[in-house]
Amino acid sequence: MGYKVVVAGATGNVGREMLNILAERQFPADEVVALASRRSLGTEVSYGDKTLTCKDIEGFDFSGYDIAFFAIGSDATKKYAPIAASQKCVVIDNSSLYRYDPDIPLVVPEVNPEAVDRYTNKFIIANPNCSTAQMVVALKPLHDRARIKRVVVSTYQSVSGTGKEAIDELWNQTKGLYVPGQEVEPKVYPKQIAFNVIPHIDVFLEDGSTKEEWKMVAETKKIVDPAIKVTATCVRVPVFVGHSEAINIEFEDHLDEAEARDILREAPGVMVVDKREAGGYITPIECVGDYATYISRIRQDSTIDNGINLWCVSDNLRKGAALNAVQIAETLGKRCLKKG
Ligand code: 11C
Repeated sequence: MGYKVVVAGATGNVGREMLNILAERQFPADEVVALASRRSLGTEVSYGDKTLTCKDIEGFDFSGYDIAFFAIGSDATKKYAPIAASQKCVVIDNSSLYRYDPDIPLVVPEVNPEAVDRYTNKFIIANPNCSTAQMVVALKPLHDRARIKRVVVSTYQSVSGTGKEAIDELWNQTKGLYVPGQEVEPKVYPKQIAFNVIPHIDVFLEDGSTKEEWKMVAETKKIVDPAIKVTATCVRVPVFVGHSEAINIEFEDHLDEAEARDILREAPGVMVVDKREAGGYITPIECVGDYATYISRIRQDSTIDNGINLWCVSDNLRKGAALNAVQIAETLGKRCLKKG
């Protein structure tokens, strides 16, 4: 006997990836239901070689379903997640709504799989922000060996993190720049994204940082270790899919770059591609559609006693969202919600 599964937000970028990944990984589902808002009712979405017709999330009866993947944004999640949870259907939520609630586990299965055991607190498990998920996969095995004191991270985040309108804006603005009279004004972003970079993701906070930067700090502490200090600068770049990060790590203990490379080679979810020559590293275009978090450019930071620099790239719609959510469900299945 398999699971009865719901994917809410099935017509969005992340919802579609969730369906793809459930099929690719042969998640043991007896039934998969695609839900969407009323305006997408009847839209057809692919699940492996099947086609599912989206049902209305409004009024949906979650009882009898085991797991609901939510990719519907915080406002809709606030309305529907408590309904699913009250009907004992475990919500795996991709929005930021519940991530910082101490009673709700925030899980990256390679890092803190045991946290899923607390799902019964509220029948909700939170999926982290994409830029955090890939970073903590790299940090955790290094932290276990040499204790991380401080992380300085700069991100290079693709427009798919914002959504479909942003993908269209980058595409149309890029084309428009070649055709006089067809220039496309910024709408989704405050400045032109084509052939540009924008040091601003999510809203500004009082201290001058942005919410995206704050998320990387708060989520790393919750998932890996509250003692780790993180400072982040999050930047949007004209890339469609794949977030990149330049990460500087300061450790309590000495960690040699060769040992760091060996540790990362063995780490779950990580692929090291690190040849010190032209092209011997991974760029976002190469990670699209993959499960791995790629690590390149591993090297000593000689300006501090115990420092390592590295370059980290992953598919933000996969490890940063849909894949991590499906891995949470797999972990839940192995540890707590056994079937068959
Ligand atoms: C971005 N990281 O690239 C964001 C998207 O908190 O889940 C995901 C926002 C979130 O814009």
